[in-house]
Amino acid sequence: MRTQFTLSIGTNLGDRAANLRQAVRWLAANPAIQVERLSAIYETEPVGGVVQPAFYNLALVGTTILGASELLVYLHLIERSLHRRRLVHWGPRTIDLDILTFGDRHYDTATLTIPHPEMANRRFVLVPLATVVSGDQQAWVEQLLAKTSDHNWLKKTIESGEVNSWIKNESPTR
Ligand code: PH2
Ligand code: MG
Ligand code: MG
Repeated sequence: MRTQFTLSIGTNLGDRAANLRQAVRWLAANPAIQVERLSAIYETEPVGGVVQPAFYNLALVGTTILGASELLVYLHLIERSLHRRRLVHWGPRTIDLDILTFGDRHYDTATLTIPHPEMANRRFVLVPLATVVSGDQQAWVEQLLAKTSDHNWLKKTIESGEVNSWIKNESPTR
């Protein structure tokens, strides 16, 4: 069974566009994962009180035959491959891949909280996400956006056409 999932990916160290591209390509390279849609890249104000460089963020829609915790293991592998070190909570990182939604399921375990508990407070998650989801999910994200108290700045920096070209003809055939 294939499950649709959404991710938020962020980076604020090194070549931010290259970090996002590498993470997306590693996702697409996994035969158990299909990358369906990528948002534009937004440059975003750091949220959470730590003084640090601005982020690049994007949202992704995919499908997978993996379970949520198996998907998380693969996301952590990508994070380690991009030399992510967990030093400061909510601090700077070369890459951060967060599962926002996984089907319509709810998880609340030590390692996995889905839907992502902070997404309602983060325009850098909601604004890109609203552009890649559809139907009931889009209505839900629009509602979160209308209600959020977050007013940190973000600006579209790389168009979605260019971002999606990173994975054209690269994902394994279905
Ligand atoms: N991630 C955080 C903390 N703060 N701010 C922005 N703008 N973008 C992020 O991806 C981000 C953040 C922790 O994961
Ligand atoms: Mg995060
Ligand atoms: Mg994370």
